[in-house]
Amino acid sequence: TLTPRTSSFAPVHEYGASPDYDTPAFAELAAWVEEIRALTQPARVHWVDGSAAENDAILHELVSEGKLIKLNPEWRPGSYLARSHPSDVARTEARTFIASAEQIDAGPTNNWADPAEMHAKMTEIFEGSMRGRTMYVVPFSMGPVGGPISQIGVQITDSAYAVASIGIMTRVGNAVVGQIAEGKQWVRTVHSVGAPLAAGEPDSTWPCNDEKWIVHFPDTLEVYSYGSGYGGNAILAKKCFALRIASVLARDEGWMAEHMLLIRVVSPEGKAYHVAAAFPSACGKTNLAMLRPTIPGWRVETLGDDITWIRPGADGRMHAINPEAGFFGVAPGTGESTNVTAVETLWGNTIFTNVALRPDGDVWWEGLTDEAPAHLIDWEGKPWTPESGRPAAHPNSRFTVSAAQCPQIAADWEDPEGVPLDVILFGGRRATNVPLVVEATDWSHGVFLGATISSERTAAAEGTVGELRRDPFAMLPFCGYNMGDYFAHWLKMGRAVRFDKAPRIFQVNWFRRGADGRFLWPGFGDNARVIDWIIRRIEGRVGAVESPIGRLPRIEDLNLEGAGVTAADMEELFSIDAASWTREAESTEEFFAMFGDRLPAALTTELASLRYRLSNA
Ligand code: GTP
Ligand code: SPV
Ligand code: MN
Repeated sequence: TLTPRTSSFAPVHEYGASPDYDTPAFAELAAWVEEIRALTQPARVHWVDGSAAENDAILHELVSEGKLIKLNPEWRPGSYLARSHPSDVARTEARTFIASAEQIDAGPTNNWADPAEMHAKMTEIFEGSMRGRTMYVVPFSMGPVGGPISQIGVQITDSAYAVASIGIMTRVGNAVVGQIAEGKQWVRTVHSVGAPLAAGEPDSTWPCNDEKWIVHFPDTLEVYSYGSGYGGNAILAKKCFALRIASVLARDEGWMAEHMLLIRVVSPEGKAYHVAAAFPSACGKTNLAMLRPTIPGWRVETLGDDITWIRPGADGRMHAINPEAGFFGVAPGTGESTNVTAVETLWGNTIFTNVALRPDGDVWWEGLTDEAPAHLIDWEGKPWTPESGRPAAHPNSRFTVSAAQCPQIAADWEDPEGVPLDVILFGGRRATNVPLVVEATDWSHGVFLGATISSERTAAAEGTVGELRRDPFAMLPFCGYNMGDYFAHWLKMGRAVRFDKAPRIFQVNWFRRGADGRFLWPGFGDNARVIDWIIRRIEGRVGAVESPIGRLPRIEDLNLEGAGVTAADMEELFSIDAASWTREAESTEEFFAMFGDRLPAALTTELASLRYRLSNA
C-alpha cells in the first residue's frame, strides 16, 4: 500500500470549537450536544465547520490511522479507498426500526418499536460508546441552505469516515448552526460505530459492532444509529433523514420525500422536461440520472441520483429538488460502455469503499473495464487474480463524490426553488411480465403502478439476491410510516396540483430477460429511446395501444435505429401473458391485504379494473 504524503495540514484538534449564538434555540442545541457527550463519553468533541482545511485534516488523520488508503494522485487525485469490515457492507433492514407512538403508524412493512422503550434502549447502548474517540458534531442542510424546500439537521458521530462522507453528500457548516440559532426546525441524529477504545487499545481500520440498531423517532425528529459504519446506516442525512423522517414530515406538511433520481431531458427541438424516477436500490437510478442518449438530438442534464423532494407550487405544478450534494453510487457495472458520465465524475476527490486496489495505486471494480487487471488487492485486502473465482470488488462497493464534479450536472442544480416536474417513472428489476414501458391512464392508475412495484433483490441490502419482493414506490425500506397511509398521501398529492399539471406516470423495466437468460433490452444510453417515446407521448405527438395493464407504445413508434434489438426481442419485451398477469393480480391482492383498512379504496378499485381488463383480454 501507499504511504501518505507528508503534509503540512494542521492536526484535527486545532479545529472544532463550538460556534456561539446567544439564542434559546442555540442553547437547546448546545444542551443536546452536551447531553450526548455526557452519555457517550468521548475523549474530545469537534464541531465540524465544513471548511476545506478541516476536511483535509480529517482525511489525513484517517490515512495515518490506516482507515483510508490514499490512492495514487497521478491517477486519482484527492481520492481514497476504505475497506469495511466484511460484515458491514450494506444496509441492515432487519435492524432498522420506526419508533412511532402507535404501532399501526409504522405499518406492516416496518419494524416497530415503542418509543419510550427504544429511548431507554438507546440510552443503555450509547452509554460510553464513544470512549477514546472524537465525537464530531456535524450541522448539515439537505437542499441549498435556506431554500424553501430545504431541511436541516445535526449528526453527532464518532466516525471520521462518516464525517468525510457527510461533507460530500450534504452541505455542512456553520450557516446551518445560524439557522438553528434562529429557531428553524432541525432533526437530531446520533451515530456511533459502537466500538469504544480503552486507553492505549489499538483501533481497527473499520470499527463497528456485531449488534446494530438503526432507529427512527418520527414524532420527535430523531435518529439513533449504532454499530455500523456503512453509508446508508451511517450517513444519517441520507436514507434515515431525507427519506424515513422526511416522508413523515412530508405527509404532515403536504409534500413528498421520494427515493427518486431527477433529470432534465432536452428534446431535439430544445424543449426541457423534468423527469423523476423511483427504482429500488441498485436498479438503475444513478445510471439513468447520468444518461448519455445514444439517439441524436437528445440531451440529459443530471439534477439528482437518489432522493427527490417534491412540493406543490403556487403555479399548480409539482416542484422538485435533489436534497443531496453528492452521489453515493454503486461501483460494479460502472464503466465506459455503461456510464461514462460516472467514470468522468470519479476523476478525483472521491472516497471509494470496498472496491479493489490496483498495483499502481488506482482502483478497479467489475465492469470498469472489460478485462480485469492481472493482479489486484481485493476489497478484503487479499491478493486477487482473474482466476480467484470471486469478485474483486464487493457487489455493493460504492463511490462517494460531489455532484458538482458530474460533467453533465445541470447548471442550476442548486436552485433552491427546484424544477417543475413533468414525468414520474416507476421501475424495478423484473426478468418477466413487466414490459419495457407502460403509460398509466391517469394519476390513480399511476399510483397503482407505483404501489405494486416488485423487484428482484440486489446486494444493496442484506437478503437473498434475485428473490422477488414487493417494493412499492422503491420505498419499502425507506417509508417512515404506514405504507397504506403513504399510498393515500400519493393519491392526495395528485389533487394538490392543477388537474392538468400533475406529472404523467409511466412504468419502465430495463431488466426483462429472454428464455436464454440474457437482457432483452440494451439499457443504459439506449434507455433514451424510451424517454424519447415518453416525451413524444406527453407532447401528444404519438399514439399508444391500450392493454390490460396500461398504454403501450406501437413498436414502430419507438426509435430503434442502431439499437441492435431484433423484432423478436421487441415483441418479447412487450408481450403480456394474461395468465401470468392474472397470477400477478392475485399476488397483488395478497400484498394489499396486509394494509387492512389503511389501504385506500382507490387502489382496490384499480386492482378490480385490472382484473376486469385481464378477463376480457
Ligand atoms: P442505489 O444507489 O443502490 O439506490 O442504486 P441505483 O438505483 O442508483 O442503481 P445503479 O444506477 O447504481 O445501477 C445498479 C446496477 O444496475 C449497476 O450494476 C448498473 O450497471 C446496472 N444497471 C443500471 N442501469 C441498467 C440498465 O439500463 N440495464 C442493465 N442491464 N443494467 C443496468
Ligand atoms: C441504497 O441502498 O438505496 C443506497 C445506498 O443508495 S444507501 O445509502 O446505503 O441506502
Ligand atoms: Mn444510486
